[in-house]
Amino acid sequence: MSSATHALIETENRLGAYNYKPLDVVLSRGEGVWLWDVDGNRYLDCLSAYSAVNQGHCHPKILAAMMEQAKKLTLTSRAFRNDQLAPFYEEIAALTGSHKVLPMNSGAEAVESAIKAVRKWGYEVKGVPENKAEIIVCSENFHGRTLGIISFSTDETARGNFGPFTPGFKIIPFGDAAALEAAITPNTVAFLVEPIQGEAGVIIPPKGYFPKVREICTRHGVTLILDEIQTGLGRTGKLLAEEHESIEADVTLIGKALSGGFYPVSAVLSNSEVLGVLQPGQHGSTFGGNPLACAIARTALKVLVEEGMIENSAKQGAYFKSQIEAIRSNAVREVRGRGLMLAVELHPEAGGARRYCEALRQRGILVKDTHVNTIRIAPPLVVTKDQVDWASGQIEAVLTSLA
Ligand code: IF1
Repeated sequence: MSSATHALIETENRLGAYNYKPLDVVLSRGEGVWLWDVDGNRYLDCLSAYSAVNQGHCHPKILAAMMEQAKKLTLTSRAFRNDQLAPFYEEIAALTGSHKVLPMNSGAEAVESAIKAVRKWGYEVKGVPENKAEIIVCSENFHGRTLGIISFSTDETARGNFGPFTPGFKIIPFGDAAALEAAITPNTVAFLVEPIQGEAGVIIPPKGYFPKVREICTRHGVTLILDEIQTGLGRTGKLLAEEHESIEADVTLIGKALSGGFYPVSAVLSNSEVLGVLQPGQHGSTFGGNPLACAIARTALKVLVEEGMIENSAKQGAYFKSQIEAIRSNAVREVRGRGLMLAVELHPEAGGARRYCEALRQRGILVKDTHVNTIRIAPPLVVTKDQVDWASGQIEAVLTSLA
C-alpha cells in the first residue's frame, strides 16, 4: 500500500462514522467496466456500485447530458415546473408501460413513498379502517436504511438499537406463496417484495412463485409492489426482472442505474389508482424531479436501450455463469444468478467470502462479499466476452488456490 493510500484511509477511519468496512482500495477514476486506484492500479469492477453503474463508469453520453443540463438549470424545486420533467415522465412511461410516475432521489425514498401511497390507497380506495393498513414483506428483505424500512427488516445488524419501530408490517418467508395467502387479511394493502433478493445473497424464488403471487394479490385486492431498485434496468437480462416471471407489478420501484451512477435518482412507477391518491402538499422532495436528475435519467435510460446493454446482460450473464459453474473447487457450494446479477456461495468451511474478495482484488477484480459466505459478481452491463473470460480465469485461480 502506498503512503498516499495509507494516509487517505487513516483520515477516513479517524473522521468518518464507522458504518462501513470497505476493502482498502482508494479509487480515483472509472471508465466503462474499469476502475483505477490512486496508485494507478486497474481493476475490473464486478460490483457496479451495487448495480447503480449498469451503463459503465462515466458513460460519455450521460456525462455530456449532465454537463449540458448543469450549465442551464439544475434545480427549481417543485414549486415551479421545469422542462425536463415532462419528457422524463413520457419516456419512462413509454419504456415501462406505467401510467403514473413519482420521482424521488434515493432507493429508500422510493420505498418509503410507495408505502405512504399504498397506505393512503388502502384507506381511500380499498376502504381499510383508519390506521389499520397492513403491508406484507419477506424475511431477509433489503429495501433500504430508513426507520420505516428497518422496522420490517429481519437483519439484526440493520435494526439493533434503532427502535422504536413503525408498526403495520407482517413478515413471511420469501418464495412461499401459501404463506402470502395465509397472511392476507381484509386490512392488507400491499405485498412488498424483491424479484430476486439481493442482499440476502442473490436468492431466486422457485419457478411459478411470482405468477402465483400475482394471482393471489389480484384476487384479494392487494397491491403488488416490486422493489426493482437492484434487479431493474437490465441487471438480470431484462429491463425489469418481472419479465422473467411474465407478470406485471401494480407498483414498481426503480433507482440506482436510473442515473447510471451520476446522481441519486429513483422513481415509483404505478397504475393510476395508487399514485392517484396523492394530492398537492401530501408528499414531496426538494430534489425529486429536478431538471438535472431528469436529464441524466433520460439519457441513462436511452443508452441502456440503444446500446443493447440489456441484451448484453442476458448474453454475458449466461456465459459468465456457465464459466463459473465449470470451475472445480471444493470451496463452492452453489452458483446462482440471472443476467449479470451473479453470486458464488461458498461452503461454510471455506473460511468466509471476504478473503476471496481480497485475493481477487490482488488479481485486479473488485467484488464484494455478502452474508459471510457469498461472493456477489455484478459487472457493468457493457462487459465483453473477453473480459468475462479473463475474470473467470482469475476467479478460478482464487477459488482453487485458497480452497
Ligand atoms: C448500502 C445491499 C445491494 C436495494 C433494494 C432498496 C435499496 C437497495 C433492493 C435502497 C439498496 C444497497 C445499499 C447499499 C448496499 C446495497 C445492497 F447489499 F445492501 F443489498 F445493492 F445489494 N431496495 N441496496 O438493494 O436504495 O436508498 O441505498 O438508494 O451500502 O446500504 P438506496
